[in-house]
Amino acid sequence: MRNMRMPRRAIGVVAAVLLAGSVAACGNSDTGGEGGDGKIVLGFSQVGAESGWRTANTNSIKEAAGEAGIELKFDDAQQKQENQIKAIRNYIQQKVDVIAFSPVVESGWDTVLKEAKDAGIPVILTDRAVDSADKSLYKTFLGSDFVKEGRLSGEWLIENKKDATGDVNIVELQGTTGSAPANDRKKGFAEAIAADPKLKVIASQSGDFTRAGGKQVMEQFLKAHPKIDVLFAHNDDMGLGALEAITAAGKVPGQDITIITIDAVKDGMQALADGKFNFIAECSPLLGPQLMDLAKKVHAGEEVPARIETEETTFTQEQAKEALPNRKY
Ligand code: GYE
Repeated sequence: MRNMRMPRRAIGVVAAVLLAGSVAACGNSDTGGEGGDGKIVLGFSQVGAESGWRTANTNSIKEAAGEAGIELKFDDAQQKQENQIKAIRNYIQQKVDVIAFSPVVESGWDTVLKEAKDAGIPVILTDRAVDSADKSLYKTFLGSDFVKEGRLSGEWLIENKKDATGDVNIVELQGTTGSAPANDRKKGFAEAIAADPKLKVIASQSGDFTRAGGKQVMEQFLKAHPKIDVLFAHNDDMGLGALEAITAAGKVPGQDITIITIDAVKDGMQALADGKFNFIAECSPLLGPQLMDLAKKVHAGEEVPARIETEETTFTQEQAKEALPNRKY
């Protein structure tokens, strides 16, 4: 009787939880996972809460864990590698079933990954990659192709400036120093714009993927360089922070300075639809459901692909106007 009054979605969720619970029950006995009710225990170390992208990513992971019936242990590392290493060591000590993390920077993970491997706990990389030569230290890497995002941004710029005469001066706001998206987006963009010698990056500095960082570095750029034609920001948030600096300097964003960003979170899409940004290469933060699916598979000892790439698109101002009403994050 009670079931009949439940909304359909709720029944689905209950069924999924029960199913996941029973799968986990078989696995837990041999791995020592501590989900008292037989659930798979996933320890997740998040980078931080630096951007709108990150907030959407965290929400996606928490929501998907609930829906998949996975017990999630979540830690926010506040953009510090040492905090992530500490969190991973805690998860190893707690004998979680699976560890997943989004590495703040690319280097310096081998030791802790080896510790997880020795403890028999599978590791999944989400969102950002590590540069470890030993690929057996993790099961898979789920996330975007950041080089491609940079390249698509550069290719759009070439087309947009094809009739410009004289040098086109570009300033670049890089993401967190040493992070995969900062390294790769810079690389992809540089490779693409190399095809047109009038496109010149005159300044490039990290704004740490935050609005405050974007604003502060853009202020410095504007002071140091009287002629800035283009801003390439490695994420929406830094672009949004830069808007304040540009307006304060008496320039019109989107007109005096062409602005390209990456992510396509709601605030970025709004700026694009309003004509303040000119182009966004999308990077999807909605990795939760795929991550839970992978956690179940690696826990069950199933083979998974070594690399799973997120599907993405790009947006012009017109496309942003169309997409904005349905943008969830
Ligand atoms: O683009 C940025 C965030 O790693 C893809 O991190 C992610 C990046 C994203 O802070 O907004």
